[in-house]
Amino acid sequence: MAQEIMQVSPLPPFMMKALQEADYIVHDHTHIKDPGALSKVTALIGTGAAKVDKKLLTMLPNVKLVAICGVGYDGVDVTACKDKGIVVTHTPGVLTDDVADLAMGLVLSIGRRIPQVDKFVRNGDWVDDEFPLVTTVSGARMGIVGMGRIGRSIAKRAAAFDMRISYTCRDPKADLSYAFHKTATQLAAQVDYLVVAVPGGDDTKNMIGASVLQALGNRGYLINVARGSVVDQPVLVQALKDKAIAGAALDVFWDEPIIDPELRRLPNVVLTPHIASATIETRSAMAALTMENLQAFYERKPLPSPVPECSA
Ligand code: 8YV
Repeated sequence: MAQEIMQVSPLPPFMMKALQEADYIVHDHTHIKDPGALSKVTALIGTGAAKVDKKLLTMLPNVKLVAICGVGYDGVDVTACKDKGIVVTHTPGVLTDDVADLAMGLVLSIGRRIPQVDKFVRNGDWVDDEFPLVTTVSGARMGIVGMGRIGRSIAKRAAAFDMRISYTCRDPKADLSYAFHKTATQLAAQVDYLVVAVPGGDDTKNMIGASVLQALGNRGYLINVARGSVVDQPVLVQALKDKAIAGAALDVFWDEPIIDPELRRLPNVVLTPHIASATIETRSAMAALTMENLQAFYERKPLPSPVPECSA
Protein backbone atom coordinates (compact mmCIF):
# COMPACT_ATOMS: atom_id res chain seq x y z
CA MET A 1 0.00 0.00 0.00
CA ALA A 2 1.35 3.43 -0.93
CA GLN A 3 2.36 5.49 2.11
CA GLU A 4 0.93 8.99 2.46
CA ILE A 5 3.39 11.67 3.42
CA MET A 6 3.22 15.46 3.48
CA GLN A 7 5.75 17.99 2.30
CA VAL A 8 6.24 20.88 4.71
CA SER A 9 8.43 23.04 2.45
CA PRO A 10 8.94 23.23 -1.29
CA LEU A 11 10.93 20.17 -2.36
CA PRO A 12 13.53 20.24 -5.11
CA PRO A 13 12.63 18.27 -8.28
CA PHE A 14 15.22 15.53 -7.61
CA MET A 15 13.62 14.84 -4.20
CA MET A 16 10.10 14.77 -5.68
CA LYS A 17 11.26 12.41 -8.40
CA ALA A 18 12.75 9.98 -5.86
CA LEU A 19 9.52 10.06 -3.82
CA GLN A 20 7.35 9.45 -6.87
CA GLU A 21 9.56 6.61 -8.08
CA ALA A 22 9.25 5.01 -4.64
CA ASP A 23 5.43 5.34 -4.91
CA TYR A 24 4.84 7.68 -1.99
CA ILE A 25 1.70 9.79 -2.13
CA VAL A 26 2.98 13.31 -1.42
CA HIS A 27 0.50 15.85 -0.08
CA ASP A 28 1.25 19.55 0.09
CA HIS A 29 0.51 21.11 3.48
CA THR A 30 -0.83 24.27 1.89
CA HIS A 31 -3.54 22.29 0.05
CA ILE A 32 -4.59 19.56 2.43
CA LYS A 33 -7.20 20.67 5.00
CA ASP A 34 -9.67 17.78 5.37
CA PRO A 35 -9.12 16.04 8.76
CA GLY A 36 -9.84 12.62 7.21
CA ALA A 37 -7.06 13.12 4.68
CA LEU A 38 -4.72 14.59 7.29
CA SER A 39 -5.09 11.53 9.49
CA LYS A 40 -3.73 9.33 6.69
CA VAL A 41 -0.40 11.19 6.71
CA THR A 42 2.26 9.25 8.63
CA ALA A 43 5.46 11.18 7.81
CA LEU A 44 6.46 14.75 7.01
CA ILE A 45 9.24 15.68 4.63
CA GLY A 46 10.93 19.02 4.07
CA THR A 47 14.19 20.85 3.54
CA GLY A 48 16.20 22.81 6.09
CA ALA A 49 13.66 25.61 5.58
CA ALA A 50 10.77 23.49 6.89
CA LYS A 51 8.69 24.76 9.79
CA VAL A 52 7.12 22.06 11.94
CA ASP A 53 5.43 23.41 15.05
CA LYS A 54 2.94 22.16 17.65
CA LYS A 55 -0.03 23.57 15.73
CA LEU A 56 0.83 21.58 12.61
CA LEU A 57 1.51 18.41 14.59
CA THR A 58 -1.87 18.69 16.33
CA MET A 59 -3.56 18.48 12.92
CA LEU A 60 -1.65 15.30 12.08
CA PRO A 61 -2.48 12.64 14.68
CA ASN A 62 -0.70 9.77 12.91
CA VAL A 63 2.60 11.37 11.94
CA LYS A 64 5.52 9.49 13.48
CA LEU A 65 8.45 10.74 11.38
CA VAL A 66 9.76 14.15 10.29
CA ALA A 67 12.42 13.61 7.60
CA ILE A 68 14.49 16.71 6.87
CA CYS A 69 16.53 16.86 3.69
CA GLY A 70 19.24 19.06 5.18
CA VAL A 71 21.59 19.03 8.16
CA GLY A 72 19.87 21.95 9.90
CA TYR A 73 16.45 21.34 11.45
CA ASP A 74 16.02 24.55 13.45
CA GLY A 75 12.49 25.05 12.06
CA VAL A 76 11.36 21.79 13.66
CA ASP A 77 10.04 21.82 17.24
CA VAL A 78 11.93 18.69 18.24
CA THR A 79 10.66 18.80 21.84
CA ALA A 80 7.04 18.81 20.61
CA CYS A 81 7.88 15.96 18.23
CA LYS A 82 9.44 13.88 21.00
CA ASP A 83 6.45 14.52 23.26
CA LYS A 84 4.26 12.97 20.57
CA GLY A 85 6.61 10.05 19.92
CA ILE A 86 7.68 11.49 16.57
CA VAL A 87 11.26 10.91 15.42
CA VAL A 88 13.14 13.59 13.44
CA THR A 89 15.85 12.69 10.93
CA HIS A 90 18.25 14.90 8.95
CA THR A 91 21.16 14.51 6.52
CA PRO A 92 24.47 15.18 8.30
CA GLY A 93 27.85 14.32 6.81
CA VAL A 94 26.95 14.22 3.14
CA LEU A 95 27.05 18.01 2.69
CA THR A 96 30.04 18.86 4.89
CA ASP A 97 32.61 19.22 2.12
CA ASP A 98 30.42 21.36 -0.11
CA VAL A 99 29.52 23.73 2.70
CA ALA A 100 33.17 24.06 3.71
CA ASP A 101 34.15 24.61 0.06
CA LEU A 102 31.68 27.47 -0.20
CA ALA A 103 32.85 28.99 3.10
CA MET A 104 36.40 29.05 1.77
CA GLY A 105 35.15 30.40 -1.56
CA LEU A 106 33.39 33.21 0.27
CA VAL A 107 36.53 34.03 2.28
CA LEU A 108 38.45 34.39 -0.98
CA SER A 109 35.59 36.19 -2.72
CA ILE A 110 35.22 38.93 -0.13
CA GLY A 111 38.92 39.09 0.77
CA ARG A 112 40.02 39.47 -2.84
CA ARG A 113 36.74 41.14 -3.95
CA ILE A 114 36.35 38.60 -6.77
CA PRO A 115 32.71 39.48 -7.69
CA GLN A 116 33.55 43.20 -7.51
CA VAL A 117 36.58 42.91 -9.79
CA ASP A 118 34.61 40.74 -12.18
CA LYS A 119 32.10 43.58 -12.45
CA PHE A 120 34.97 46.06 -12.84
CA VAL A 121 36.29 44.18 -15.88
CA ARG A 122 32.84 43.61 -17.41
CA ASN A 123 31.93 47.29 -17.03
CA GLY A 124 35.03 48.30 -18.97
CA ASP A 125 36.35 50.21 -15.92
CA TRP A 126 39.79 48.62 -16.30
CA VAL A 127 40.44 50.75 -19.39
CA ASP A 128 41.07 53.92 -17.42
CA ASP A 129 41.22 52.79 -13.81
CA GLU A 130 42.87 50.30 -11.47
CA PHE A 131 41.01 48.31 -8.86
CA PRO A 132 42.14 49.28 -5.33
CA LEU A 133 44.57 46.90 -3.60
CA VAL A 134 43.16 44.44 -1.07
CA THR A 135 44.80 42.38 1.69
CA THR A 136 46.34 38.88 1.54
CA VAL A 137 44.16 35.93 2.51
CA SER A 138 46.96 33.36 2.90
CA GLY A 139 48.35 33.49 6.41
CA ALA A 140 45.49 35.66 7.73
CA ARG A 141 43.71 34.81 10.98
CA MET A 142 40.48 32.81 10.74
CA GLY A 143 38.07 32.40 13.64
CA ILE A 144 35.44 29.69 13.37
CA VAL A 145 32.21 29.93 15.35
CA GLY A 146 31.11 26.31 15.85
CA MET A 147 33.53 23.39 15.64
CA GLY A 148 31.25 20.62 14.45
CA ARG A 149 31.74 18.62 11.24
CA ILE A 150 31.46 21.72 9.06
CA GLY A 151 33.68 23.91 11.26
CA ARG A 152 36.40 21.26 11.24
CA SER A 153 36.16 20.92 7.48
CA ILE A 154 36.50 24.68 7.03
CA ALA A 155 39.55 24.66 9.33
CA LYS A 156 41.15 21.93 7.21
CA ARG A 157 40.79 24.06 4.10
CA ALA A 158 41.96 27.24 5.85
CA ALA A 159 45.05 25.38 7.10
CA ALA A 160 46.00 24.72 3.48
CA PHE A 161 46.03 28.53 3.06
CA ASP A 162 48.38 28.79 6.07
CA MET A 163 45.65 30.64 7.93
CA ARG A 164 46.02 30.89 11.71
CA ILE A 165 42.93 29.19 13.06
CA SER A 166 41.08 29.72 16.31
CA TYR A 167 37.52 28.86 17.29
CA THR A 168 34.69 29.07 19.76
CA CYS A 169 32.06 26.49 20.63
CA ARG A 170 30.49 25.15 23.84
CA ASP A 171 33.63 23.33 25.08
CA PRO A 172 37.17 23.14 23.74
CA LYS A 173 37.87 20.07 21.58
CA ALA A 174 40.55 17.91 23.15
CA ASP A 175 41.81 16.65 19.78
CA LEU A 176 42.32 20.11 18.25
CA SER A 177 45.36 22.32 18.72
CA TYR A 178 43.70 25.51 17.41
CA ALA A 179 43.30 28.31 19.99
CA PHE A 180 39.96 28.18 21.78
CA HIS A 181 38.02 31.27 22.90
CA LYS A 182 35.09 31.15 25.27
CA THR A 183 32.92 33.67 23.42
CA ALA A 184 32.36 34.82 19.87
CA THR A 185 33.31 38.36 20.94
CA GLN A 186 36.67 37.22 22.32
CA LEU A 187 37.26 35.21 19.16
CA ALA A 188 36.28 38.09 16.87
CA ALA A 189 38.81 40.39 18.55
CA GLN A 190 41.61 38.03 17.46
CA VAL A 191 40.77 37.36 13.80
CA ASP A 192 40.57 38.80 10.29
CA TYR A 193 37.87 36.38 9.04
CA LEU A 194 35.09 35.27 11.34
CA VAL A 195 33.29 32.27 9.83
CA VAL A 196 29.94 31.22 11.29
CA ALA A 197 29.22 27.47 11.23
CA VAL A 198 26.88 26.85 14.18
CA PRO A 199 23.38 25.38 13.99
CA GLY A 200 20.46 27.82 13.92
CA GLY A 201 17.73 27.91 16.56
CA ASP A 202 17.00 29.66 19.84
CA ASP A 203 20.44 28.95 21.35
CA THR A 204 22.29 30.85 18.63
CA LYS A 205 19.73 33.49 17.63
CA ASN A 206 21.47 36.87 17.03
CA MET A 207 24.66 35.51 18.60
CA ILE A 208 26.63 37.63 16.14
CA GLY A 209 25.51 41.09 17.21
CA ALA A 210 26.96 44.51 17.99
CA SER A 211 29.66 43.41 20.45
CA VAL A 212 31.00 40.69 18.11
CA LEU A 213 31.09 43.02 15.11
CA GLN A 214 32.74 45.77 17.11
CA ALA A 215 35.40 43.27 18.23
CA LEU A 216 35.90 42.12 14.63
CA GLY A 217 36.66 45.72 13.73
CA ASN A 218 37.15 47.66 10.52
CA ARG A 219 39.70 45.23 9.07
CA GLY A 220 37.62 42.13 9.81
CA TYR A 221 35.24 40.15 7.59
CA LEU A 222 32.16 38.15 8.55
CA ILE A 223 31.32 34.97 6.62
CA ASN A 224 28.02 33.13 7.29
CA VAL A 225 27.23 29.67 5.89
CA ALA A 226 25.08 28.63 8.87
CA ARG A 227 21.68 30.26 9.30
CA GLY A 228 20.60 33.87 8.84
CA SER A 229 19.12 33.84 12.35
CA VAL A 230 22.59 33.55 13.93
CA VAL A 231 23.48 37.09 12.82
CA ASP A 232 21.61 40.20 13.95
CA GLN A 233 21.09 41.35 10.37
CA PRO A 234 20.03 45.01 10.90
CA VAL A 235 23.05 45.48 13.19
CA LEU A 236 25.27 43.89 10.53
CA VAL A 237 23.88 46.15 7.80
CA GLN A 238 24.57 49.21 9.95
CA ALA A 239 28.13 47.98 10.71
CA LEU A 240 28.74 47.49 6.97
CA LYS A 241 27.33 50.95 6.14
CA ASP A 242 29.50 52.54 8.83
CA LYS A 243 32.52 50.49 7.68
CA ALA A 244 32.77 49.30 11.29
CA ILE A 245 33.73 45.95 9.71
CA ALA A 246 35.53 45.53 6.39
CA GLY A 247 32.91 43.38 4.71
CA ALA A 248 30.70 40.32 4.83
CA ALA A 249 30.07 37.28 2.65
CA LEU A 250 26.72 35.68 3.32
CA ASP A 251 25.00 32.56 2.02
CA VAL A 252 22.12 32.79 4.50
CA PHE A 253 19.78 35.61 5.53
CA TRP A 254 16.74 36.64 7.51
CA ASP A 255 13.50 36.10 5.55
CA GLU A 256 15.08 34.22 2.61
CA PRO A 257 14.67 34.71 -0.30
CA ILE A 258 13.67 38.34 0.35
CA ILE A 259 16.89 40.21 0.96
CA ASP A 260 17.05 43.62 2.63
CA PRO A 261 17.57 46.12 -0.27
CA GLU A 262 20.11 48.02 1.83
CA LEU A 263 22.22 44.87 2.10
CA ARG A 264 21.92 44.27 -1.65
CA ARG A 265 23.16 47.77 -2.40
CA LEU A 266 26.30 47.60 -0.24
CA PRO A 267 29.63 47.42 -2.10
CA ASN A 268 31.49 45.54 0.65
CA VAL A 269 29.43 42.34 0.59
CA VAL A 270 29.28 39.10 -1.38
CA LEU A 271 25.82 37.50 -1.37
CA THR A 272 24.94 33.97 -2.46
CA PRO A 273 21.43 32.43 -2.45
CA HIS A 274 21.76 29.70 0.25
CA ILE A 275 23.66 27.41 -2.08
CA ALA A 276 26.31 25.90 0.20
CA SER A 277 25.00 22.35 -0.37
CA ALA A 278 23.73 23.01 -3.89
CA THR A 279 25.78 20.64 -6.03
CA ILE A 280 24.42 17.72 -8.01
CA GLU A 281 26.48 15.25 -5.99
CA THR A 282 25.54 16.57 -2.56
CA ARG A 283 21.87 17.23 -3.22
CA SER A 284 21.57 13.69 -4.66
CA ALA A 285 23.29 12.26 -1.56
CA MET A 286 20.98 14.30 0.70
CA ALA A 287 17.91 13.05 -1.20
CA ALA A 288 19.19 9.46 -1.03
CA LEU A 289 19.74 9.67 2.74
CA THR A 290 16.28 11.19 3.23
CA MET A 291 14.78 8.32 1.20
CA GLU A 292 16.73 5.80 3.31
CA ASN A 293 15.31 7.33 6.48
CA LEU A 294 11.76 7.14 5.09
CA GLN A 295 12.21 3.57 3.91
CA ALA A 296 13.74 2.42 7.21
CA PHE A 297 10.85 4.06 9.08
CA TYR A 298 8.19 2.24 7.05
CA GLU A 299 10.10 -1.05 7.26
CA ARG A 300 10.47 -0.55 11.04
CA LYS A 301 14.26 -0.73 10.77
CA PRO A 302 16.75 1.47 12.67
CA LEU A 303 16.80 4.97 11.17
CA PRO A 304 20.12 5.85 9.47
CA SER A 305 20.36 9.47 10.67
CA PRO A 306 18.08 10.62 13.47
CA VAL A 307 18.88 14.07 14.90
CA PRO A 308 21.00 13.85 18.09
CA GLU A 309 18.01 14.63 20.34
CA CYS A 310 16.19 11.58 18.92
CA SER A 311 19.17 9.20 18.99
CA ALA A 312 18.95 6.38 21.52
C1 8YV B 1 19.37 23.56 2.40
C2 8YV B 1 20.75 23.57 4.52
O1 8YV B 1 18.68 24.52 3.09
O2 8YV B 1 21.37 21.41 5.12
C3 8YV B 1 20.98 22.48 5.49
O3 8YV B 1 20.76 22.73 6.70
O4 8YV B 1 20.63 24.69 4.88
C4 8YV B 1 20.71 23.29 3.06
O5 8YV B 1 21.39 22.23 2.68
C5 8YV B 1 18.35 22.55 2.16
O6 8YV B 1 17.93 21.89 3.32
C6 8YV B 1 18.53 21.68 0.96
O7 8YV B 1 17.49 20.80 0.74
